[in-house]
Amino acid sequence: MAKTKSLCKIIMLFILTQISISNSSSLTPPQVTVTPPPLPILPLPTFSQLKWQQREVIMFHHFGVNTFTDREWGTGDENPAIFNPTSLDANQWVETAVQAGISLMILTAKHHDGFCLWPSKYTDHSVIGSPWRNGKGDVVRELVNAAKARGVDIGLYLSPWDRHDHRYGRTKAYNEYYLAQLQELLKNYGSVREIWFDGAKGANAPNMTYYFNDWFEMVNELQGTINIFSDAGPGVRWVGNEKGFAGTTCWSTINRTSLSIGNGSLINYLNTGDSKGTDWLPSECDVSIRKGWFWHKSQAPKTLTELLEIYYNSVGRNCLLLLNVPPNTKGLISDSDVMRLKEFRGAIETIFSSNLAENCSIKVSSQRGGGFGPENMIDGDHLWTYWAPMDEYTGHHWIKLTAFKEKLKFNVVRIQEAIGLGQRIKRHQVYVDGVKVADGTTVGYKKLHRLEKGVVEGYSVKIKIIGSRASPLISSIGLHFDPFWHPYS
Ligand code: FUL
Repeated sequence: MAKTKSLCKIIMLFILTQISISNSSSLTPPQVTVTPPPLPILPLPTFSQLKWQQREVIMFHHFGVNTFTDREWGTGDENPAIFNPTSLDANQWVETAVQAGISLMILTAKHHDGFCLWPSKYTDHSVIGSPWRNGKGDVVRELVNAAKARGVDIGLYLSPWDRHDHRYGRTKAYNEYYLAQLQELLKNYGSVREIWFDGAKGANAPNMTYYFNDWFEMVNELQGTINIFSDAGPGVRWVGNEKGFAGTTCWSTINRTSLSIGNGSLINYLNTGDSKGTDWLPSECDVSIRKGWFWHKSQAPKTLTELLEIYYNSVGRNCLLLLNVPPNTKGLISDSDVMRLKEFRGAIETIFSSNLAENCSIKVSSQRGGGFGPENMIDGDHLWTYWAPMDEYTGHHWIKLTAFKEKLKFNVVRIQEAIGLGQRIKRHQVYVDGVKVADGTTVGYKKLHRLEKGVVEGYSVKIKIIGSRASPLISSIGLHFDPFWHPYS
């Protein structure tokens, strides 16, 4: 009897469960509670451009026969035997880069003198003719191996202008030669993240035409995550000067159809970009740590103050800083440069490792649904979490930071846009306790205001966005103290 009872119980339970399952499956689907991200505003960066942008500071290495002749531009007549670094150690270059927080190193595989730092099959004007490693050396290979061991990426510079090769000036023959070398470099050395096409071109062969389109297509065929640098991109554009300074207004957007390589009249356009540009083509600011690009005994590295000025005017203006650090005749980066780079990295860490915005409450003019609140601006993610205002909001957008306790004391304001959804802000201002301390135009990936007034103190900071191509999306903000900034000295 007891057995029959418990069997009945089991059957009842089964029926009830079935009823509840069928009931729940007839319910309407669960409510969607997460607001989707806003639509992007075109153009957008590619995957490789985004990766490039986040590197902030990268390194250039000019090295070759000029290192041994004390010249900046070789004539092309140099004897390869003069290239003889006494103790070349690419690990020391890479270690220097790592200590300086650098994740990409670009080497001049061939400069204008035509001397190749790798044993190219297509010329004898290379390391093959050098006593270094008995003619069996390969600087590109040594750097690639050293960098790989430390997780650093590689870029290569292959000068189009060649003052040595006899084919230069005969367009078809030289383009074949150049393309052959490009293939050697991009097929045999693993992943290459940036290729540098220098616009410099001497007057020795006025009719020489470079087949840029063939070169670019070949590059993209051989490397999947590479950025092509030139005056006109297509991956990264030149900033228009060799001082390391971007325009105070600097759009990553520009019209590529208005650009051409080696055209000096475009310098201002390259420097500022174009708010109406239909192409995403951010700027790279190339500058040398010393006066020259190549190492010269008589030259010393720039001061920390000069390097910081460059940093604020490049990284702080939505660009990448490509800092040249030339190896010397020993094949090493000089101690004075190593020291200066350490100081430079140390200074950047000192300035930006603490953020007073984290000691504040943050209010905003409006907020687009859940997931887009002001807390996203201090969460450490500089790209994919951001504050977004309501689409319908028509007034000026603002962010107000109020100190929890003590007065805020700072001299740098950092603002970053969520550029994965396009560059938007055209004009913005910063106020401390109601007094304007900074007035700016574009923001982009990173805008740094080093305050002209020096250190300011106050309880509230308001960032007003007074012009933008679409609702501004702010991924990060910072209030920092830069002990190296003395505007009145
Ligand atoms: C210029 C070249 O002429 C310089 O020698 C250097 O390589 C610099 C980065 O680009 O156009």
